[in-house]
Amino acid sequence: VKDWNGIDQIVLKVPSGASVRVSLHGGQVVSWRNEKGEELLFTSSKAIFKPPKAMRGGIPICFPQFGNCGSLEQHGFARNRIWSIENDPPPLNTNSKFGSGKATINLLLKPTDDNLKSWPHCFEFRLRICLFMDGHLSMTSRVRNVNGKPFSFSFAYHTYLSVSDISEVRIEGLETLDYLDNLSQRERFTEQGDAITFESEVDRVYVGSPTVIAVLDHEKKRTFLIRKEGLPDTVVWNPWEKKSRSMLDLGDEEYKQMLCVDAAAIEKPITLKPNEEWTGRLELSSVLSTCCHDH
Ligand code: TA6
Repeated sequence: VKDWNGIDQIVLKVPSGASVRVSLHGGQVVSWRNEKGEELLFTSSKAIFKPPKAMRGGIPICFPQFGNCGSLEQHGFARNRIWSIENDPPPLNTNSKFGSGKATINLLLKPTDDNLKSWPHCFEFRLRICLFMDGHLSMTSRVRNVNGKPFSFSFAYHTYLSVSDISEVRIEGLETLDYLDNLSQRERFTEQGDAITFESEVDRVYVGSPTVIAVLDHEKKRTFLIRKEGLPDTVVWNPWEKKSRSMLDLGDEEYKQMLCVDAAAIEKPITLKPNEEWTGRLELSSVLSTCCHDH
């Protein structure tokens, strides 16, 4: 299918009716729907669908730099590039422990001359996106240092979850971890002992986070489970009201319906020697929370 700018999108569907839509612009997942057709990812009503801006929502790929802690544009160039489809990618070097029951697309990004000017490293970035029969989504990024000198990068799956009301959402799994607070020059703090809830702007990188994080949406009685491998950090971001007003591509009240929980590698950038390959895997599932604890 074509998108707003005539850029190809790929739709993955499974018999249950669940679907995923991926744009070749940025290799960005722009939609993930469950078997009832409910949209599980947030998309801003004011998203700018015009390259080189990344659409605000879905799951932009932040590579080779997260944030603006480096010489490149915010979150790096990968989310603003057109990716290509690779039909017969080399096999994943991790034994695929998942059955063949899934719909898959393999995307590829290689540096342009422009990229090489700003980031002189020869890489191949393969992104495999899978929608499984039960509707869960996996994204596997493989970055290989083709033949240059060693290079380092930071990375995030910048995941915009759709929530009913941010003040009714809590995150379990990040308790007692250290985090770098982007709102205070990335100063290091330690999270307290119970679930994270939201009543103001939050912009943090939890470091050394566990492999499973739960985001509980009280109203929708829905829990997102985030599983990750090779991605030791977790970004938690909600702009809240004041910052939202300064963002052209986000409605003033829409911060209430979104929460970014990004599987990432930020505190300790990944370093690849020539011909070495890094794999970062994210699995997202959405389950109905049977017992929504009243708290
Ligand atoms: O998620 C953390 C963050 O770096 C925030 O500071 C905010 O800038 C957000 O990413 C969105 O960045 P973007 O470039 O997509 O507007």
